[in-house]
Amino acid sequence: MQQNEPKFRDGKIVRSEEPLNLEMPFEKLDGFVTPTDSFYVRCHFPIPKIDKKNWRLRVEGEVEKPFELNYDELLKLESRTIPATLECAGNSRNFLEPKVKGVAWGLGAVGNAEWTGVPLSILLDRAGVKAGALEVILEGADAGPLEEPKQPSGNVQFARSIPIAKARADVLLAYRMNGEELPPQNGFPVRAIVPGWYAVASIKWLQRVIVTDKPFGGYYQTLDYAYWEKRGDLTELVPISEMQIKAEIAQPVANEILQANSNVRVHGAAWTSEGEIVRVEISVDGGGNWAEAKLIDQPTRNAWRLWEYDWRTPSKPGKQTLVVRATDSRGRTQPVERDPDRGTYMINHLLPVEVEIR
Ligand SMILES: Nc1nc2c(c(=O)[nH]1)N[C@H]1C(S)=C(S)[C@@H](COP(=O)(O)O)O[C@H]1N2
Ligand SMILES: [Mo]
Repeated sequence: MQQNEPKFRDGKIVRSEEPLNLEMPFEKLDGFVTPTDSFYVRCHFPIPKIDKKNWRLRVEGEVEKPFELNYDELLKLESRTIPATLECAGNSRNFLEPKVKGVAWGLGAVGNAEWTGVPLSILLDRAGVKAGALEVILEGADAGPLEEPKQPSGNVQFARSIPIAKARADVLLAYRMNGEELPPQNGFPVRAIVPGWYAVASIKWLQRVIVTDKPFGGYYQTLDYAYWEKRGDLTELVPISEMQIKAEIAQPVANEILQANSNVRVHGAAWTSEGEIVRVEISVDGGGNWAEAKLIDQPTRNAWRLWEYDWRTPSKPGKQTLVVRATDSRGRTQPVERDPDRGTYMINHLLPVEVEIR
């Protein structure tokens, strides 16, 4: 855990100032939509200052007609509004043992917002994607030097690729978040939203869309934001993509003191990718016995689902360990143990929350 009391900014936990990394205290979860003020912030470089009058988006690469478009032109195109959950691939890193490098996120590097923007497919159709196109690279306006070993010389632009099929399916170029202009820290004026994928793919401060016929080997999907996968007796690095199914408890919080023989509302959120949350179970005895939590509202693809459980606390004082686990419509559930091949990312194994009954 933290050695010093965490600093707060606008109600969020400051994980680092430069680059700016802010976490939502997850116990503040209060509804399907995360208010923009509470939404976590993950930056790798200083936030670029962009004047929307000068902003341009270029669509280029393996296309018939590369083009450039400005903010007003983008806003005139057909738009869509979708809820989508963004989770940082390093969310919950602070629970890993032994401690690892990287931003020490607790439970709150995740949020769910309503995003309004233009389907990327509209721009790809306008450009005319050539046969043989494999991926679409999304590039942000932010760049900087890298400090890790094997760093290239000079500055690296924050960029990520997605398969052409995903780019066409449901990727949005969003200019509004919860009905208002995107704030600078969340990608003003335009960011990508890649539904169901870890948020590293949802490039902020978007400036270029590059169609390519070769796999992109950029820093943020090879040396970073990748994990080890075993292919038979081979081991290879694979870029992080789809979010793994996960449930988190918002309340009670770890080490909370609860009254014996009282009614406590245990609640939180659960999410998955390309499927629906169909079951959330709670254990109050560290994983021995499980009971079903109540799912709130209707499922929405690639957005989290809230759940709650009315717990009658025991009459005996002492420690109780709460554990939650989710299952989705594709039968996937959370692993009990941490898979070390995931490095410092994709943290969805069961996370116990200890409380004290008095
Ligand atoms: N251009 C750019 N896009 C980016 C990043 C970044 O540093 N630069 N960070 C990524 C990561 S790792 C995450 S988790 C999300 C965070 O989005 P948010 O700050 O709106 O919560 O943005 C992604 N998009
Ligand atoms: Mo992230």
